[in-house]
Amino acid sequence: MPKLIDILNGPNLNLLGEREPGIYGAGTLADVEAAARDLCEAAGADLRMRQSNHEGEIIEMIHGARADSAGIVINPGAYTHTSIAILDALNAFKGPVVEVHVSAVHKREPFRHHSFVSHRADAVIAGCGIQGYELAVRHVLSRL
Ligand code: CA2
Repeated sequence: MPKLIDILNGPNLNLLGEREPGIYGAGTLADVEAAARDLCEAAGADLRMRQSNHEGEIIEMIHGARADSAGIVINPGAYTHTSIAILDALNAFKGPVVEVHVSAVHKREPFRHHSFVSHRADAVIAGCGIQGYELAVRHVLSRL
């Protein structure tokens, strides 16, 4: 059975490409998914990409990933900076975890500089725009 990679997206990321292009660029989550799917297909892996505006749903997605997923790429959105619950869920996941931020969070407001998720992430990519997801998927594929 092909290995499965999860890409999980947190709140407001469904708006990617629609607003604030100066910060987040013009690419959409559909663009992210198309590029990631190509990479996974070429590597013989499956992709499951989801987005939720609800913390509990993201936690449920991470719990579900424990059963069938080889690796997680996660952009937790603003929950990055607030959610110990998402960190705890990721701590129960055994495979590689890569944290992605579209924007250069460390150049932005101080409240975006700390990430709870980084306490678990095996790698963190920030400021590469939506290309960061491709880099993250490549990294997860290289770890499988
Ligand atoms: O840079 C990132 O990827 C972030 O995770 C995006 C989050 C933000 O709270 C984090 O600090 C950094 C926000 C996502 C909101 O996305 C929007 C996209 C377009 C228009 C409005 C919001």
